[in-house]
Parts: sequence; structure tokens; C-alpha cells
Amino acid sequence: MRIQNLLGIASLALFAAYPSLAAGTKSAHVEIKNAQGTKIGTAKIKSTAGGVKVDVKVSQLTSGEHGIHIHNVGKCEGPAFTTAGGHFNPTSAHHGVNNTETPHPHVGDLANLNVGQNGKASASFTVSGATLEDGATSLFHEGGTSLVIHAKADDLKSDPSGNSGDRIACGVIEK
Ligand SMILES: [Cu+2]
Repeated sequence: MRIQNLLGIASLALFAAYPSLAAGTKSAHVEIKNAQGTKIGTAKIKSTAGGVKVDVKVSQLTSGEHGIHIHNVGKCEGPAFTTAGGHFNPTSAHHGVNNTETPHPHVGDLANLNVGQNGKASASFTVSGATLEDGATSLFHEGGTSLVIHAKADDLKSDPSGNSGDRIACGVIEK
């Protein structure tokens, strides 16, 4: 009992001194809705050593590749979802891993979401450079952030959004 208490105090002190050690306990979730307001999926988000891991599960989409990004405002008002703002871009970078301009990409840029013939997709993305802690690179910065799926594939190189077309689904990233 006494040893357990001591261990508890020691680990609390450790987390206070090195908050990153406690990062693994932070998580977030997303409820993804389409333009009609129908829930079509979810995402689970957690802190990892390499950044923030996003596990997405969606259905009722057209098959093929769809751009998917973290956007800068935690507000999803359909049907156009323009309230979600531009991409989450705390480093003022250009869009896409293959952009010829530097720096790139946006922190909120993700690889394309590959949707099967059945309209379903499940994929994992790691967002390096983002956190669930405090500060400018946090998905919980002032105003929050959201996860947005687009109608078309992201070319991963063209500003500001990879020619990925309309926003067809959106979900606020929530604690
Ligand atoms: Cu987007």
C-alpha cells in the first residue's frame, strides 16, 4: 500500500516534469456527417510518439479516392461546410507532400482516403506536427478543428486544397 502510494506520487511528479510522457493518455473523437446531416462514420484520435494518430471509419461514400484533411475551425455547417475554414496550417506551409513550393505540407494534410466498391473505407493516418495538448499546433487550439472529406481525390500538390473539390462530409474533433 505504502509502496504503491510512493509509486503513484513518483509517477505524478514525473508527468508534471515531463508532460509528453503523459501524452499517450490523450484522445479525441469525431462524428462524421454528410451534407444531408446523416452520420456516415467516426474517427478515433490519439496521441502517439510520432504525432497524432487518426483512425477513420466511414460508409455511404462514392468509391475511389477522396481528399481528407484536418481543417482549421471546429465548425461543420452543411451542406457546404465552409464554416470549417481552410486546412489546419499552423506553420504557414503550402498544401501537399508533393508541392514544389516549400515549406510543405500543411500539418492537416492527410493521404487520400480510399473508398471501396461498397462505399466503405477504414484508414489510419499519422499527423506529425500536431498534438492534443495546448498551443498553436494543437487540434484543440482556439476555435477547434474538424475532419473534412472531399468529393474528389487530393492531387497532394496544388494549393490550397489539392483540387479535391466540394466538401462532402465533416466532423468536429472533440475531446
Ligand atoms: Cu480539406
